[in-house]
Amino acid sequence: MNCPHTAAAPAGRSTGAVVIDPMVQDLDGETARLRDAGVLARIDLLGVPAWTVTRHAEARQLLLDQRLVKDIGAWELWRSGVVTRAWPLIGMIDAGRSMFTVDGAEHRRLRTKTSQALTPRRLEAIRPAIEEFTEELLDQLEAGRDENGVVDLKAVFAQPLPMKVVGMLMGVDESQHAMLTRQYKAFFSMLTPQDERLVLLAELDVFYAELVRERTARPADDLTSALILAEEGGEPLTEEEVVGNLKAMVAAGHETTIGLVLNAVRALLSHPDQLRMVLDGEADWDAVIEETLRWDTPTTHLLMRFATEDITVGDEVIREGEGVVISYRAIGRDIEQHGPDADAFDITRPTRNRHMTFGHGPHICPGAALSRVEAATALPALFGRFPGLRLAVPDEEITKLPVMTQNDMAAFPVLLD
Ligand code: STR
Repeated sequence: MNCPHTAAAPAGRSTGAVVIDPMVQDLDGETARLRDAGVLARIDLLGVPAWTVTRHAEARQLLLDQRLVKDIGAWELWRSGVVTRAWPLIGMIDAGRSMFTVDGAEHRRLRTKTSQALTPRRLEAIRPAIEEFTEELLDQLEAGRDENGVVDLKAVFAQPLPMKVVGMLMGVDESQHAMLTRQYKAFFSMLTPQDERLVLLAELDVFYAELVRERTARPADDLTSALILAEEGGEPLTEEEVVGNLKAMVAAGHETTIGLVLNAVRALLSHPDQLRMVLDGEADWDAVIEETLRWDTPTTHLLMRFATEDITVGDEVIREGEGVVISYRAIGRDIEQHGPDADAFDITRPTRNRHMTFGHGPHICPGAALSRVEAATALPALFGRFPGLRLAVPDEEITKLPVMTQNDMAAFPVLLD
């Protein structure tokens, strides 16, 4: 296979690697192929070889293994110049210094303030604002119907809600939300030429650096200001570190929760018996949220960690310098963890809370509780206001965006009654 995005064909690429298709529509098929390829599978990411872990137990073990690090400098293909900034997925890894890219004591220093701001108890203070945003967007849904009564639940509801929430939290003004939504859409889309992606990442860096300088001059009541003022581990965060954390929060905070909300709605609409149970009070929304997280993970593949030593997993060896992806979607469908019917959506499943969709270990998603509050607000409010909500097109016609790492729908047209 040719290798258009890298300086040279990576040496020693194994045959039989599962090629991850940037245009994939059939995610169930991809997930099944990965599972069949093994506990640890070789994958091909746009010509770049990596490992992926496809099972719950082994992923858990690797996520606790300190020999795997996030520093791109530990990646042999990067050090040797085979992978460059011309590779379309580089922005998922080489994202600047932040809690997302650093390990160990420095990672704790970068992360503590953010995780403290996002505990379930601290989040109670912002719940009323999330409820207000939700009501506002439900009004806009009603008002946004076309002459056939159709409205896009993604564009009008699922996408703006997390952006409003993370914007409020970090202190990003409403006037910038549309710009950020547009930029991240282009960032994640594999149809965006790489030179354009690099330009938009540079533009985002300028935007975030400007915000950090504003808050440094005039601190406000937001997490960006708290990060600037924090002195975790004795050392205040540098401007680069605050910018890194801020952009990680905005990117992660808005993109993933869109998926959680839409995937839950889609699962319920295609399993009307289970929707009935929830609406009749026989099952709760938390069960819906956890089972959705397990069954249809917003993040299909998380890039990437690098081995600083050889690491044995079963009968495979990850060599020093090789990259490891965590395939959360396959992990959620692991029959060892969830039973032989792991492919079925079942909100009464006993293991529904025992998923690993937010990761595990030191890097476990610091926004997990926030996304749960958002979904636990949005879903009951949506079905409370529109109990007859249904898809305006057959489920098969819902298309996925060309995004390699997310289950991200292009649009989700619905009828409200
Ligand atoms: C996007 C580019 C950027 O500026 C900063 C980050 C760091 C956090 C990353 C984010 C990235 C991409 C989406 C991620 C997020 C953390 C969780 C989220 C990977 C690289 C997902 O799970 C999709």
